[in-house]
Amino acid sequence: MLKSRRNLLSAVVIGLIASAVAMPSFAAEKKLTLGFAQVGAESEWRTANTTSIKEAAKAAGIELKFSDAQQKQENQIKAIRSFIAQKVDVIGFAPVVTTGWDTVLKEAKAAKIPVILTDRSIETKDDSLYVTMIGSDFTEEGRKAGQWLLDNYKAQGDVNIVELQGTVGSAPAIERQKGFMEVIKANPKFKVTRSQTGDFTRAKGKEVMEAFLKADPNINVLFAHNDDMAIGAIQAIEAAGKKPGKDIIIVSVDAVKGAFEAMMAGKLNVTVECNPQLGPQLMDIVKQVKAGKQLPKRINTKEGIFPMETAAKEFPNRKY
Ligand code: GZL
Repeated sequence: MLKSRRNLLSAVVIGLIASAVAMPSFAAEKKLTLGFAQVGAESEWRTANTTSIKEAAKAAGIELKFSDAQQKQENQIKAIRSFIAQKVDVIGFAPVVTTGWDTVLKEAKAAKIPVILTDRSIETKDDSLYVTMIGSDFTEEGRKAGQWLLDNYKAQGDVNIVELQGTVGSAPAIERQKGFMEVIKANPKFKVTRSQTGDFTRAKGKEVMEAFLKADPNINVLFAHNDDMAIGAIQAIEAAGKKPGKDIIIVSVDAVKGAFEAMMAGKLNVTVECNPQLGPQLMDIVKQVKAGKQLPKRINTKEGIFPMETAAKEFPNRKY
């Protein structure tokens, strides 16, 4: 009796083990794939933005296919077409300029691949071509720069301002200029006398500032659309025998580490924050899009402003 019970029990145990082993193993959930077409590597801001996206994709378990367009729209378009051919789950990109995207985004729509804009916006009549845009309010950044100048520059006579614009046709260049001009027009003494693109790079910012200084010995203020151009301009101002931050007041945007170092050296007066750390938000949105969640067309990032006096205290907190 006892023997037959033991045989029965061992038969049951073996049966259970066999069925467990034979259980169909559910395939591990398929990894989401994000194709991301980055603008380039033109500035400290962009480098920090790329780092944030790559680190966040890894942390989120999202497979990232990444391309660097060297600031050329045709390269971004090529990358987006390649992502479509590879049938990625979602396409993300930071449009180098605002126009010329409808054709390739219609191809993504036809392939049923959702598109997320990050950092910069586009001009299109068909906003079904993208799900949402995550980024800063560049017009507000321009307003903050203009307001700081009106509040802090004690004008005796006319204030002669020169402007280093970002990439021609890019949303940050268009909108920062718009916001800045909107605010300074409140005081007619503040005049932008020269304005030219430095393409968001240090090298070009230095080159254009050299030309401004040659043409006009009486510059009072520089408004630079990003810190990299401001840092290049600082080199030109010093080479011309002038003191940046004193002889020429410098107002900039991004709040990258290089700007804090220049402010601590007394060579830059203020930088308006533009947060590049969009990676975690982007990955969260990729998952929401694939889960079919409804999203607002525009998701703004929160930002501050850092004058020279706050630089030493804030610098240790900076992550980019
Ligand atoms: C702003 C971003 C701009 C930065 C520049 O969100 O698009 O491009 O201000 C960068 O530093 O090159």
